[in-house]
Amino acid sequence: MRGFSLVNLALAAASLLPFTAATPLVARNNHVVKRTGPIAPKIVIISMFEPEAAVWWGLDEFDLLAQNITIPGLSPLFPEAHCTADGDICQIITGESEINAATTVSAFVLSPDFNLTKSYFFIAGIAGVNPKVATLGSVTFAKYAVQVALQYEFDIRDIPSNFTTGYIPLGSDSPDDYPGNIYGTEVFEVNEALRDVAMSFASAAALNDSAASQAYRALYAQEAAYILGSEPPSVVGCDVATSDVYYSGTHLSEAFENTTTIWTNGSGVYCSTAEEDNASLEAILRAAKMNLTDYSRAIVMRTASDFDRPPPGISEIQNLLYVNQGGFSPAIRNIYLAGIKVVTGILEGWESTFETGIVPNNYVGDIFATLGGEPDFGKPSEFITKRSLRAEQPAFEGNLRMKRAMVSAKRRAEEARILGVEI
Ligand SMILES: *C1O[C@H](CO)[C@@H](O)[C@H](O)[C@H]1NC(C)=O
Ligand SMILES: *[C@@H]1O[C@H](CO)[C@@H](O)[C@H](O)[C@H]1NC(C)=O
Ligand SMILES: *[C@@H]1O[C@H](CO)[C@@H](O)[C@H](O)[C@H]1NC(C)=O
Ligand SMILES: *[C@@H]1O[C@H](CO)[C@@H](O)[C@H](O)[C@H]1NC(C)=O
Ligand SMILES: *[C@@H]1O[C@H](CO)[C@@H](O)[C@H](O)[C@H]1NC(C)=O
Ligand SMILES: *[C@@H]1O[C@H](CO)[C@@H](O)[C@H](O)[C@H]1NC(C)=O
Ligand SMILES: *[C@@H]1O[C@H](CO)[C@@H](O)[C@H](O)[C@H]1NC(C)=O
Ligand SMILES: *[C@@H]1O[C@H](CO)[C@@H](O)[C@H](O)[C@H]1NC(C)=O
Repeated sequence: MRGFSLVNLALAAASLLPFTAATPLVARNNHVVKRTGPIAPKIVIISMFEPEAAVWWGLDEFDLLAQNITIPGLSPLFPEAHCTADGDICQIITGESEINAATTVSAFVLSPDFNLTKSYFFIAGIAGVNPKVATLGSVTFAKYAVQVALQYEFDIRDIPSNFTTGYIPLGSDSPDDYPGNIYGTEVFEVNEALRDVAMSFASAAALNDSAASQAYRALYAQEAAYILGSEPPSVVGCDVATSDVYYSGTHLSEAFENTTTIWTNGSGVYCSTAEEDNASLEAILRAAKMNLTDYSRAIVMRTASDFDRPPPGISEIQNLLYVNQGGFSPAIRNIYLAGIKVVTGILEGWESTFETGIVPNNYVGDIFATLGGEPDFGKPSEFITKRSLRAEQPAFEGNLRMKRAMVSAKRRAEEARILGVEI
């Protein structure tokens, strides 16, 4: 999740009282369901925190709280998976940030209580939004998830005068370099054909909006680059940045726009910012490697709750902490309004289309090609030879961490060479 400032917190408490106030964390675990085999959900909704989760409860369409299944390894705040009585739809709540998302989704995909080989994984949460691409309340569907803050970082007071940002890709020496040291989670690509089907389902929704959002977004019309940020909410195909650090402001947002461009070789469009997606995708991908999940069935939907940078005339800190952007409630509401179209679309088309699956036309997977194929993003050509000698350098003069990074870079260069990934 993102977009939960002091102002939002107060508004959330008011608008979502029945869910957020004090749902007891104990004494709700006394329901034992007898089953003959594992539950094989058609759709797994992945929520990150309670307001995102609660939009799926108490609906006319289905009862997601009909079964609660405790799974070892889930978050202490959200220890149970929730499922409909027939097991067609389930939900897990990861807890916020990369560590919670990775461990929760890992525990879930490895649970013997579930058979997830045909399940669609529907990541559905709120996010920050880039006013160059979308606006408050907009519903975005990603093709790429980029772990933008996986970099070296200097404090602003310590950066060299010719650097445009304090973030420098690992194993490189300049902000606009391609990383020399690849961890494997930098970029994930999901099934674009499925993404497009999900977008067409979601486009049938009448999206929610608020008067406060309308007033705030109008301010962005003063800046030509931010025109899309001033328009009414819509369904948009654009990509998500993952970072544990809840960054905000014009400079960092532009720096991570650049990171997205460089790491996806210009094909990713940075528009939403959240804290979990690459972590969730990594867990689904590792399980797919063992045939426990189908990675081509992952959908990443993020609804916009707040702008990542201010409009003209508003300070950076006002934008982050004090202004009422009015986007939180519509973003939460639009998870349901757009998401229910995706869920019912998949269920209604199960036999005709979704059981067999939608064959991807694009590369799907991570930067290591863990699931086979060849990444279609990858390194911009101008970086392809520039750093290739780095790992050959002899004795490195520097601190221990840098030495370890060098050793790691060498090892990864060798791994990448074996996998046929250029670095
Ligand atoms: C993170 O997600 C983006 C977009 O989904 C993707 O392009 C990238 O490969 C992911 N990173 C990893 C390590 O999976
Ligand atoms: C499942 O847990 C929720 C609270 O998270 C509770 O409201 C619901 O009644 C539980 N369902 C069952 C069948 O016990
Ligand atoms: C999981 O479901 C698939 C069919 O969807 C089936 O082929 C497979 O045997 C099941 N696995 C287990 C462990 O039940
Ligand atoms: C910054 O200047 C130094 C020399 O002082 C140079 O080595 C480096 O390449 C420059 N970096 C950038 C990003 O321009
Ligand atoms: C948005 O949702 C709120 C709360 O449910 C409702 O009062 C308002 O009328 C809705 N606005 C639109 C434009 O749908
Ligand atoms: C982003 O990249 C552009 C074009 O290379 C550059 O002009 C700008 O300074 C960069 N911004 C940041 C914050 O690094
Ligand atoms: C997964 O399925 C593929 C294709 O059927 C097969 O080649 C591979 O051995 C399986 N892997 C595991 C770990 O079962
Ligand atoms: C990066 O993009 C350029 C320009 O579109 C293309 O020529 C090149 O093949 C791409 N690199 C990779 C590794 O896909």
